[in-house]
Amino acid sequence: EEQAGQDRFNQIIAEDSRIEPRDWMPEAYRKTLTRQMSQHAHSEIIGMQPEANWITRAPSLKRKAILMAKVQDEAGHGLYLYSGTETLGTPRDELNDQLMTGKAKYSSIFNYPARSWADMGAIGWLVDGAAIANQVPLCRASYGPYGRAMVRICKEESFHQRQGFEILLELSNGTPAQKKMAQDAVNRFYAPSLMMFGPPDSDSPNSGQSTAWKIKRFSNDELRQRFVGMIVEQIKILGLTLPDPDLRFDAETGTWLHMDLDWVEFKAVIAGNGPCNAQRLQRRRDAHNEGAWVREAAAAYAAKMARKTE
Ligand code: FAQ
Repeated sequence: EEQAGQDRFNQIIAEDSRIEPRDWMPEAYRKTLTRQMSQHAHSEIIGMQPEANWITRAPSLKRKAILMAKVQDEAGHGLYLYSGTETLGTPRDELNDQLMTGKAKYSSIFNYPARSWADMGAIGWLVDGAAIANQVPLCRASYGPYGRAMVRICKEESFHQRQGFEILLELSNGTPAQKKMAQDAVNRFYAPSLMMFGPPDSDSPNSGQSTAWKIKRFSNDELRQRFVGMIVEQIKILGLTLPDPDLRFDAETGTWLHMDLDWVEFKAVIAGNGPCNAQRLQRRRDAHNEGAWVREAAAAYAAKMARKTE
C-alpha cells in the first residue's frame, strides 16, 4: 500500500498536478512543507510589528487608515497560512509554541527596526516587493492548500507594494529633508530585503529536494536577481538610488548583478541575534498572554453550545 501511495505521489508530481491533504505523501514532504509554511505564517504575524509601531504616528488620518488595513491584511495572511499548515497535521497551538519558544524561524527581515515614517515606504516597496517575487511562483506549489492561499496573498501584497512605492514617491518629491529620509530608508532596507530570498544557492540545503517536489520553482539566487531587475527600473521613477556599488547589467545573461551580501550577518539574524529578535519575540509572547481571556471565553462559549446540542 505504501508503494502504491508513493507511485501515485510521484505521478501527481510528474504531471504537475496537486497533492491534497488526504493524499498519501512522504513524511519528508509533509515535514518540509510544515517547516516552510509555518515559517511563512510566523513571518506574517511577526511582520506586523515593525509597521504597527508607526500606526499611531502616521502623518495623516488617511495614511493611518491605509497602514492599519495593511497590517490587518498581514494578520489575515498568517491565518490562512496557519490553517493551510494544520492540514498537514500539526495543530495551531503547537506551531504557535514553536514560534514563541524560538524553535521556529521567521523571516530575517522583521528583525530590523523601523526607524522613520519613510521606513513604511521602504517596507512596502522592498519587503512586500521581495515577498511577491518569492511568492508568485509559490502559487504553483505542488501542495494544494499552500498554492491556493498564495493566490490571494499575492494579490494583497501587490497592493501593499504600491502603497509603499507611493509613500516613497511622495517623500522623494517633497522637501530635501523628506527626500533624504526616503533615501535613508532605502539604504537601510536594500540588503536585508535581498536576504529575504534565503542563502545563496551554494549554501541552500533544502533547495534540491523542494525543487524536485515542485514546492520551489526557482532558486533563491534566481528570484533575488529577478527582484533586483525589477527595482532597478522602479528606483529611477522614485528619483532615488540603490545603495549598491557593484550593481551592473550583464548583457550576456540579460540580468542585473548585485553586490555580495553579508551572509555572516544573515546567519546571526536567523540564529536569533539580529537587532530586534528579542524584542519581537517578547512582544509576541506578551500579546499571546494578553489574549488569554479571549481564548478562554471562546472555549467556554463552545462548551456551552456543545451542551445545548446534546
Ligand atoms: N529568514 O535551504 P534554504 C512576508 C532558513 S514575506 C529566516 O534555502 P528554503 C510578507 C530556512 O528556513 C517573508 N530564515 O531554505 C510580509 C532554512 O532553515 P531550516 C516570509 C531563512 O526553505 C511583508 C535555512 O535558512 N516569506 O512575511 C531565510 O528552501 C511585510 C536554509 O535555507 C516566506 O516565508 C530568511 N530570509 O528556502 C509580511 C516565503 N531564508 O528551516 C509583513 C516562503 C532561509 O532548514 C510585512 N518561504 N532561511 O532550519 C520560502 O520561499 C523559503 O522557505 C525560503 C528559504 C526561500 C525563504
